[in-house]
Amino acid sequence: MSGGDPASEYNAAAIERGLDAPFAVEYHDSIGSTNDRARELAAAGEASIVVLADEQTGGRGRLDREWSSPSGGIWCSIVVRPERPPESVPILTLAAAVATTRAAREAGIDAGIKWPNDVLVPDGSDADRSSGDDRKLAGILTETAHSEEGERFVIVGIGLNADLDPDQLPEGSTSMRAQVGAVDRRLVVQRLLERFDELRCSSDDEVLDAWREDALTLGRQVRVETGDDPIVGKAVDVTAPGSLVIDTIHGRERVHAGDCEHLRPVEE
Ligand code: BT5
Repeated sequence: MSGGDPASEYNAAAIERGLDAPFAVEYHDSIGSTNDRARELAAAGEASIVVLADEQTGGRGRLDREWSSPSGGIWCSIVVRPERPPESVPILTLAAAVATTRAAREAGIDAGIKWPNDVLVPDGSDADRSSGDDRKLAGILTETAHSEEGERFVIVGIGLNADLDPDQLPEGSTSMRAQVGAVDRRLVVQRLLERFDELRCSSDDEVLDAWREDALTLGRQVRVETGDDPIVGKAVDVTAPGSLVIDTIHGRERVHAGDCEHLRPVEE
């Protein structure tokens, strides 16, 4: 752990100073994965703490996919004691996607959410934002953890490509810097944590409404890989605790987890 770079004021003390949310911050210049460090803190019974790193050397996506995390991004994991029943914990993932989208929008970026938890920037060439060439700005990895006493915690890991160039990132990615120029990561982290704090204290219905407002997926033709046969159809809604409702040729289906692809609209 270190105090960070005083010139950029991106460190625990600077972030906590202007933060209007009840989180302590633990900053690392470099770490394997902030989610793994968050799990250690949860095991020790610590909550309302945010692990933040300038660089991750072992950043993880869902299903153990690699998450590229060079120096300059916002890589953070929030440890929360969920005040919700276990079945409604996935709502916190939606809340994190909304918080990230809103922090990006406050920085002037036209971001939106692809179900369940990718924050994308649409390519913008179509008025209805439906070209399908969206670029990924951020991803969310939510995990559960238990303290040694058996108390349940949720770790909300957020990776946001902030002060980076896309050539430092996998193909199909974008960054805040590519969209709007230099980024003050301290301000972005503060806004992100504040938005998340508001939403985690909101009802499930309020989170779902906020998610629907920010969604790029609703109204689109999608293909969702669930491990069985892919489900193809028009995404029409999201319902608690985060399921996607799809109208298919076989009728209406609800998908709880999977990888979603936005399909190009059929030319008329
Ligand atoms: C995610 O997984 O989108 C969740 C990413 C969560 C990362 C955060 S960073 C802080 C915390 N600590 C961690 O170790 N993880 C969390 P998924 O939907 O599975 O997407 C993974 C895929 O996104 C990869 O297979 C790549 O194709 C792509 N990818 C990898 N790095 C990327 C990046 N920096 N930006 C955009 N796309 C990326």
